[in-house]
Amino acid sequence: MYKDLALGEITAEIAGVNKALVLFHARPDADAAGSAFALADLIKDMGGEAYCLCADELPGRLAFLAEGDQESVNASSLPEGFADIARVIAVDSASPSQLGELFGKFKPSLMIDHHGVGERYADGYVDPFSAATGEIIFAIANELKAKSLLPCLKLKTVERIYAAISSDTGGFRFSNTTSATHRAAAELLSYGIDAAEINRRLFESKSPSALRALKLGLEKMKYACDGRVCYVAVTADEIEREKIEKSDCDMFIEAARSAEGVEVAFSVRNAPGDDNCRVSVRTVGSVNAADLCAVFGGGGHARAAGCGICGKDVCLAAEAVLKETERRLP
Ligand SMILES: [Mn+2]
Repeated sequence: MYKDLALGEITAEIAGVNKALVLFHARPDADAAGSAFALADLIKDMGGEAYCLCADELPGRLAFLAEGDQESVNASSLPEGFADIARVIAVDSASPSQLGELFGKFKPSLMIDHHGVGERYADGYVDPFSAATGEIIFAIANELKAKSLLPCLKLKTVERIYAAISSDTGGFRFSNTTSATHRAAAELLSYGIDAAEINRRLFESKSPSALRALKLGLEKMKYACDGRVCYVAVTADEIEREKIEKSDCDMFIEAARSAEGVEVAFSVRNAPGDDNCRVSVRTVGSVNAADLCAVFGGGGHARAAGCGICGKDVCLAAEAVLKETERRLP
């Protein structure tokens, strides 16, 4: 059994870290990368040394989160021997599988996360009531400051934390946004960050590949259950033909969930050379996305979750998810 640490305890652990490897989940989003680089900042600002690693490189639109610190988040960019002496901390990753190949190479001894479900792999601080891992990192930062272990928060760190929270709440629009989220955001803004610019980068600036993905998603949208369900199934061939980058495939679910009146939106895709279908689910109303995905061995949050389904046929996988969805719709 792994230990649940209280905020004070995880803060003490972080304060005691001298060298750290901060891992974050593959196919990274701004919460994963922003939280990891912000945590690395805290450790460095207390005199330590830290590097952030991910199984995938940061997509171009998230590169600003690593700016000034690391060119690459690939394990091969680590200084020789560093991993042998570093404390390994994973952020925003609910299960070992989310860390991809990194989990086999580096065993985390601490985890910091906000996912309610998953496969626990270390002692740590897991708070499903936090909208983002960034919210937890901010709480740790404030604890460190209160204990005079951290002199101040750098603007860069504040920006990373703000980006993490804004990203996971869809710009403070999703149902995970609480009054605590807004209080954290207000406090972050008081440091003088350019929140509008961060939000523009996160939400309003799409690469040509992302726009092609959105176009393909809109073209392939299908309705079911009298318009209460909308889904998109995209094959590896289509992704390859349209030259869509892996990190832009979340545009498919964005297309499906934008449809009016839809209670359950999902996307199914597979990647070139992948034998599995990846499924993303977003819900409003009574269907719990995490429960739905759990049927297929996945997980996530009540309103946003994902899973993998064996086999290359995206239509078959979509049918399976649709059937399970129909069963759950009241
Ligand atoms: Mn997150």
